[in-house]
Amino acid sequence: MINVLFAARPERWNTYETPLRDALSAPGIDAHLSQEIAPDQVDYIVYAPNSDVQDFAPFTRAKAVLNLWAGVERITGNETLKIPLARMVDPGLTKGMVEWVTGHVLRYHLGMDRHIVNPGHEWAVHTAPLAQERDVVILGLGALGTACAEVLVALGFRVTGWSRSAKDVAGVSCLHGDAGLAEALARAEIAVTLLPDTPATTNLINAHTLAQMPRGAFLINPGRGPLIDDDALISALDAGQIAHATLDVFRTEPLPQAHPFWAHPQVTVTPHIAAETRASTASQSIVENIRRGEAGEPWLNLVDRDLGY
Ligand code: NDP
Ligand code: OXD
Repeated sequence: MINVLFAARPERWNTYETPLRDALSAPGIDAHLSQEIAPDQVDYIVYAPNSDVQDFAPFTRAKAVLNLWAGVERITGNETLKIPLARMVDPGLTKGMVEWVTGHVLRYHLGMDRHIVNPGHEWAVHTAPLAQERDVVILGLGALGTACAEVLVALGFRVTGWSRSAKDVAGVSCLHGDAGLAEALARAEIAVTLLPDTPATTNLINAHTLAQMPRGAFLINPGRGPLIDDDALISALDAGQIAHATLDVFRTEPLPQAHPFWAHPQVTVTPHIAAETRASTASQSIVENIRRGEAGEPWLNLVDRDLGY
């Protein structure tokens, strides 16, 4: 019998208990799942970084922490965590992100706002270019960025992706490293940031990089708030360098009422809803890692603690 601790806010238990139990009932796994297990008896920790568990030292026999979130910035620096940490890659979350990103790219590409808000009832004919005439740049070509890029390619967009290491994604112009960033930004009529929050990505979108984008570019950030220097973005919006930004994530969440993003006419704020982890598919991902742990197979989606993602 293996003991699986569910360490997340109590309300998440209602969402996850049944799908996790269903997934754990797979042949070959004999597991006890609970919100309360003596730490020295726990084999796996299904974990949300905002749970009460912040000290991993008492979990003396635990084999892995299986994160319920894709982002791991709140746990990578935890000195008490010595065992492997896997992040969430969930087909349901990925689909949600693809839909959210595609929707916001299409909003900008088609100029939908012209007609959605039209108090003067102007008969303003505007023909949008076709997708094949539009450059979209995805900063971050991981699980989510790649899935978004593939769908945008299928819609016909000219898609460039940028990552730390070299990639090969069909139909996507793949750039990487510091050398590739300027080239990617220069193409970014619409930029989507799907990078993790790490020391290397903090303030990646700053006065210098915003100035490297084409004038009147659009920015969509479902990654993490610290990717953007907020003051630099507001200056770029005010100057017309950036035409509009859609921001789902922020340095402080919920976004404080006094933050200038709320009132800025060229900013759309969404409340960290770009993509939710979906309990049924996420449970399958978690249990696959438990199966692997028991079989001595390599973990999926292992976090590199030095890189921070
Ligand atoms: P992955 O770890 O799969 O991908 C991260 C990508 O970023 C990789 O392509 C990686 O490059 C690239 N990258 C990391 N550091 C650098 C760097 N210094 N320079 C250039 N590229 C870099 O993550 P996911 O795609 O699964 O998720 C991305 C982020 O999305 C998460 O970290 C999370 O913050 C956010 N998120 C937001 C949600 C929301 O609802 N708003 C929901 C879920 C996730 P390489 O491939 O070479 O390693
Ligand atoms: C996540 C998120 O990291 O929701 O999973 O942002």
